[in-house]
Amino acid sequence: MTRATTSRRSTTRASKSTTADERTHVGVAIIGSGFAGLGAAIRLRKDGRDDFLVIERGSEVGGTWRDNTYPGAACDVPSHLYSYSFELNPNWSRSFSPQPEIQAYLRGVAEKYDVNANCLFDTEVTLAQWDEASSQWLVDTTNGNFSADVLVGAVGALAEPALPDIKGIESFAGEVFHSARWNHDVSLEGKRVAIIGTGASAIQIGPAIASQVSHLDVYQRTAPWVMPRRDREYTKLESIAYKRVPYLQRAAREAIYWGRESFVLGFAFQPKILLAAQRMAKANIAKGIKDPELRKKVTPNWQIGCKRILISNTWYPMLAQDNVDLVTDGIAEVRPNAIVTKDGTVREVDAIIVATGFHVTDSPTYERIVGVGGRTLAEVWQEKGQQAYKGASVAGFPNMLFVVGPNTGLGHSSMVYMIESHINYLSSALQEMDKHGLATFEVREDRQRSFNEKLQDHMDSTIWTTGGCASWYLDAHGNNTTLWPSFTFVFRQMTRRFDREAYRTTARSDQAERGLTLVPTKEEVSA
Ligand code: N01
Repeated sequence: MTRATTSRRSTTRASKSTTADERTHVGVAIIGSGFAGLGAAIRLRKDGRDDFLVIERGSEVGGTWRDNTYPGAACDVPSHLYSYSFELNPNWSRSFSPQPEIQAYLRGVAEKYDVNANCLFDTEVTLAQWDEASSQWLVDTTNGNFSADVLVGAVGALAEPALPDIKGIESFAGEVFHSARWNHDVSLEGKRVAIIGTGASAIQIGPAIASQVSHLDVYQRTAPWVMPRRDREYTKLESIAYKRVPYLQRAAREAIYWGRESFVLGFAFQPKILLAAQRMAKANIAKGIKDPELRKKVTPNWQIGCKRILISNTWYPMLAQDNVDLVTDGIAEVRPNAIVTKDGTVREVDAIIVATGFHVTDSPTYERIVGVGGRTLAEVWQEKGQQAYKGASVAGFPNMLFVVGPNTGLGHSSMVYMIESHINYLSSALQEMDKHGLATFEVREDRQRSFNEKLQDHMDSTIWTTGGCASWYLDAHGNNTTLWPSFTFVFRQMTRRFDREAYRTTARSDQAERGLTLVPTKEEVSA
């Protein structure tokens, strides 16, 4: 990495003035500055590196927490666990942090670790192409072109809004926007509003707007399981105690971590354990809704845990409000002023909120990453679905690591824990490159295959596969390529160090002389 050093200030300045054919070289190009990209950048800084560039399409750091500004947006993982391990925040106001606090936290962390200077904001990666001749990634952006020794994909699974393919939706004359692209210029006060979807976003939006709109129609395709939300404000005393005795907050974090980790037993090993949670969720329905017909409509016909378990104390009471209707007949079409359901009912609306989730397994970003032989990630993954070795590396894409790629998602705990595990792996990989003078590393196909075969074998017996639902965890082939099907501490252990023996590598000197010479692994030497 030493040969690739470019001063961060000159990097940013140069990129603005380069022509299409000129490239500014950086050691590491990181795409995205959410929890993953920002965390990666901080680690590189802590490791003493300055030759990295974070390319971010938004105007500041934050990723999904910058983009999801809808009313009621908040985390459903407890605050003490939902932060970087090296930067606990004693100032969280509640046990489940609201979105503005998380975004302010990320902004503050970026400033504290001086990461913004390495970020190119308002810049979209249009193409990232592996160049075999130079063993570098050629990264084209809307704000200059770069070359990089290593590419880090930190774009996250919940970045690209998925819009529903509903007949006539483009003809709607009122306001229509996705939950992750909230239009704050539009007032919903006194309007007739429709929400399409009943996922994690919708169940936060509904209760936040129901009292200001004249009427709310909630279009439910599949009823979700909703558990009580054990949320409360932190007292001043607690914040002071956490500030003065950080160990206390760390102990609280540990307790939450292990409590959450116990859910894995039900999700991934003994689904029957989840029946107790299902009983609690049923009691939550009974508590919030009196009308037997409405209770029936909101009771899922699949096992709890199969889709993400939602938490709310306000969702069911909101559905029971007089100015709210839960519509379950299925949408036939949208007209300029109304939504028509399959039973022919026409419901007039002024605004439609589309809370229909994200392109999780088919992100458009995959079409822009081009590996060996000119194949895009989208093409490589089309056949068998997305897969990577340890969620980090993909055969045919040398010198590229994901910070949380395929099968690293969680249904029970903090993604920040998984992100930090992958950041360890990235940091270790870069150190190995330096230590052994490596020009390239590429995961061996057989290692990637056996890793994924084992993972998918186990997936067959998890609640996500056996629970009787269709969810965004599953791809077009019906495989769960999004979740990590075990304990997170197993993942942490697995990604503790870069396992060079699972990779084909080339040495820098050899490569400089005549291209791709393999550096033998320990196993090959002893054989
Ligand atoms: O999206 P979703 P989300 N016609 O995909 C429905 C995280 N998150 O934005 O279940 C009609 O979960 C779809 O119906 P069905 C969290 O990881 C976290 O709500 O597919 N309906 C579903 O009801 C979460 O899991 C927080 O039948 C259509 C909904 O739209 C992830 O983000 C907060 C439809 C989509 O639900 C995504 O949540 C918010 C159509 N054509 C989000 N297409 C935290 O608190 C889809 N639907 C941390």
